[in-house]
Amino acid sequence: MTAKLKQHDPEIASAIANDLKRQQRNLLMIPSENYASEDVMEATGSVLANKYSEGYPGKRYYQGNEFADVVENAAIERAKRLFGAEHANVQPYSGSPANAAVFLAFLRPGDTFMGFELKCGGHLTHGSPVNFSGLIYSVVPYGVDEKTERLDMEEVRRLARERKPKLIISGSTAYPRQIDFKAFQEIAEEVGAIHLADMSHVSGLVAGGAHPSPFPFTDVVMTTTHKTLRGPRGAMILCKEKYAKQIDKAVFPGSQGGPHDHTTAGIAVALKEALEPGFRDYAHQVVANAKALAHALTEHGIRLVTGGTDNHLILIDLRPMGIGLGKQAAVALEAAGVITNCNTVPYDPSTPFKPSGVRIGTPSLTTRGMKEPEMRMIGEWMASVLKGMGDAQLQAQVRAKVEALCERFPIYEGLGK
Ligand code: DSN
Repeated sequence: MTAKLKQHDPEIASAIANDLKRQQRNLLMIPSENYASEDVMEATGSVLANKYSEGYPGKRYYQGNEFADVVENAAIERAKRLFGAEHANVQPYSGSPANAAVFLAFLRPGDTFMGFELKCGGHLTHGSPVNFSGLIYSVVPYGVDEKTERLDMEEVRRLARERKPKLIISGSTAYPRQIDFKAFQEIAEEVGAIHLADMSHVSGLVAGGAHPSPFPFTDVVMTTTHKTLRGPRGAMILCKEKYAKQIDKAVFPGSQGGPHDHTTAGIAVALKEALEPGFRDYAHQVVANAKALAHALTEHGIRLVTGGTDNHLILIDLRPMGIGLGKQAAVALEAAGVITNCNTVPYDPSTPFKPSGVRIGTPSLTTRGMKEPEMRMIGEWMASVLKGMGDAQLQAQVRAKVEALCERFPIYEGLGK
């Protein structure tokens, strides 16, 4: 942060400085968050924020887009190379607008689509009744098997054959297991539907070879850019060439105006980082860390949905301790320096406002350089806080250990000086 902001707007400068300290001194364990590199943040905070670039490279409505074109073309080429995609649109403002654009491209109001139920791990835009997806379109939700807590692809196939959706969405926000993108594509092809893979949570793992890829077979793939992919807040739609025009038209002018060129620059930088060999190590370490953390939590008596994880995410089931304890648990963990979010568990007997689970993940801890030994410690600390939820003294003791650990794995050392 510059001295100028501190001088000209101390209120905002101090909130930013305080959040920097919060990010440095706590264990950030919300699985959809990460630490973007300082290069990514520099590009995102650049003068490109001042530009309007409606249209696409080489076909803009306003003048002065010579350098915006360089940035957007680089982001497109890097995205295609990283994932082996035929076409990339890097303009969506974030995941929800990107999914809205895909709906616009392929559906008309009232058309039927299938999506993963929110309460079983899907996203709001996969058909929640309070979201545009559930309000404008006719949704056929699929969930997880109550016993195994895993997706049942035979059930997805049965529903698809019976309801003949025009679009099937795969992907999740709170599912700790791999998604079988290939099986979803096969089902979509069988019933004549478009398959949209929302790989937002796992795109960094896909890029690093730590999760099966939805490419090259999937019709359309959407990803946010700020989760495991470690870029700025934004999104991309990648698709087969035959859908390129439809997708581009649905993003601009269909659902958006000018792209955020500063974000596109940050995305381009993040994609370059993800193309470097070290990113593969990062992605595999994220999964190894999640597995080690899941093991430690289980060993200390904490129940996990599906019994563990094979991606970056773990869903803690607090029902054995009491129904609806998620928020209370997340608050207790925050007091101990561990930042998580409360979440429903599949077939939660409580409400989304008072859910019975806590969702955690390892992308940010792994960016700090933490490995399995640290995960074992963190698992033990978290289990003790969860078992003694109202114990403020215990929370303070764990917080001291968390702060000492954070000091051993510094982040953003050059910032805020
Ligand atoms: N809010 C995101 C998450 O936390 O998973 C999804 O958009």
